[in-house]
Amino acid sequence: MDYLLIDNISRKYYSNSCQHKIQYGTAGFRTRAEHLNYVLYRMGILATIRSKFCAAAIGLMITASHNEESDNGVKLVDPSGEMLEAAWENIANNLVSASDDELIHVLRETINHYNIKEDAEATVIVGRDTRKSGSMLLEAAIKGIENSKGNVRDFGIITTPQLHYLVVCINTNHQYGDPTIEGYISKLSNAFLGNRNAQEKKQYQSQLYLDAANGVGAIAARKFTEKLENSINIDIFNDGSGVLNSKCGADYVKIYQTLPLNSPTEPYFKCISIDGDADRIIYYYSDQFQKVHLLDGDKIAALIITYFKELLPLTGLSIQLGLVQTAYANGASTNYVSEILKVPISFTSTGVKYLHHEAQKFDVGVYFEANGHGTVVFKEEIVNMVHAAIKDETITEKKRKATIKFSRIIDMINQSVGDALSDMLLVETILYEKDWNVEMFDRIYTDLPNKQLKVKVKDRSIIKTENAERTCLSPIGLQQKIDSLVSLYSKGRAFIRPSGTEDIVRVYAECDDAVAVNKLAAEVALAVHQLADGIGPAPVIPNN
Ligand code: 16G
Ligand code: MG
Repeated sequence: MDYLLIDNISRKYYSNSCQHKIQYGTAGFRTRAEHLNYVLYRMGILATIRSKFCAAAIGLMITASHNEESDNGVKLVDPSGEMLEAAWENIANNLVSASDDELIHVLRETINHYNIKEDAEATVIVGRDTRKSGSMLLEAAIKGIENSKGNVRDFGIITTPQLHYLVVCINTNHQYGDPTIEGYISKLSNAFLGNRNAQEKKQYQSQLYLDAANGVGAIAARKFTEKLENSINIDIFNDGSGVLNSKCGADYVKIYQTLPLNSPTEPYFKCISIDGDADRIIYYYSDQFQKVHLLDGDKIAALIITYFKELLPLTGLSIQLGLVQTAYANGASTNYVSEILKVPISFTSTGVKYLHHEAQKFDVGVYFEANGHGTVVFKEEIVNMVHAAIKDETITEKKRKATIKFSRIIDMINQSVGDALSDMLLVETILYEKDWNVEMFDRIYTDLPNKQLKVKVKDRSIIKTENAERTCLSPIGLQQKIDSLVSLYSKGRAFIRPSGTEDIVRVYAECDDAVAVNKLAAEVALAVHQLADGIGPAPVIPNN
């Protein structure tokens, strides 16, 4: 390691002169792009060190997902395609908060602490979304990687889930798939096409309208469009010709429960919104009264669970199925999966890393955040069992067919992380097989009306929660207040949590009345404002 070079270049081009304090949050470092140059340089170095430590390739993705175009961010991807290990998030924080004078000291300390061989091989796989600031930040990351003697594999402009896929492929010696974007498109498309039969469908809609948030997902979706044109017809809008994430994309549609810009308004058209780095997906349609119906992450998860409950018994294999949700999951979805389908549900805090790990405890673990981020993870033993069953000549033809179908489902899913386009292929497979249109999909259960609000407080770190963020421990008295408010509403539920990505407290409320829910949310927001040092005007409680 050439510390002198690292130090010189740091001071000369990537000085930490910025007064911004930033933290490696739920999705890495994220802030205005102009504050990130030194962060990228340092993350390039950290990725290299982590690669030396793990003796495997590490991913580095430059994206700020659904944030506005002027923001950007960086997150590291661990060798198995998962989010960076928690202990290393702290190192990332120490490294980024170090002054120019402290940088080398922090680096040396990390290297000594982890006993890292400085001359070990290192590979960092890099990708970025379509943000204009991406190329400047990429340059900074590459400088960091090269100066710490790592090899760079730059895949250019790709989606976040594609980067995760590439990391897994490279670290499994291509067992997971071919480590190219073409390999990714082919693996998913072939699995999808394999499960299409020529049966005539009455209700299934092969036409879909995809809002790509004017982001990188449009590029990936176009590649699928070409491969799948005989099965599904994907009409892409917000395809990059407009402003990234501006009044479009999965986050916008979910939060505002409204149509994105340029959306078709014809009733019952099957529409999809993905986010700026294509790791979230929401289905939606509008009815003849122009009312927008959202089929969010909860409903997608419920569809997948419904399908697996039917398919898995047909394979004859003994496979335990489970779902992971967060506090945001609509109560109706929780009820449907646990009470009607009798499938166990675990709850975790918000953030993919928590859901992902919890899902790995099941043989087949489905996880989804209501905001549309989710996937399915399969235990390695299950994948091996499925492959062995296909080769087993003693099983019945019916079982073999179901098992082959299931193995294609496994191949269609990007297990490393939520992947909007892979999820889309899975949903389309299920709808096709069930011969359902989007309205039939919507009918699996009816969402409880719900509302989200934001409250600004002096210091959101005083808010402490437990029980997967469903219980507020501090400030004292706030949970009791929430409980007493909620008790006045039929099927009422509410919780609050400090945001991991914005300087605000989030409020979620649901109950069985679409008007009353606004009141409940405002009452809870007011309680937060009063008991947690709110700043700015107090939330106003609507009259009815
Ligand atoms: C990040 C998380 C997402 C979570 C969101 C919550 C990842 C990859 N992304 O975008 O899962 O829902 O943060 O944001 O983990 P909040 O803390 O501001 O509510
Ligand atoms: Mg995203």
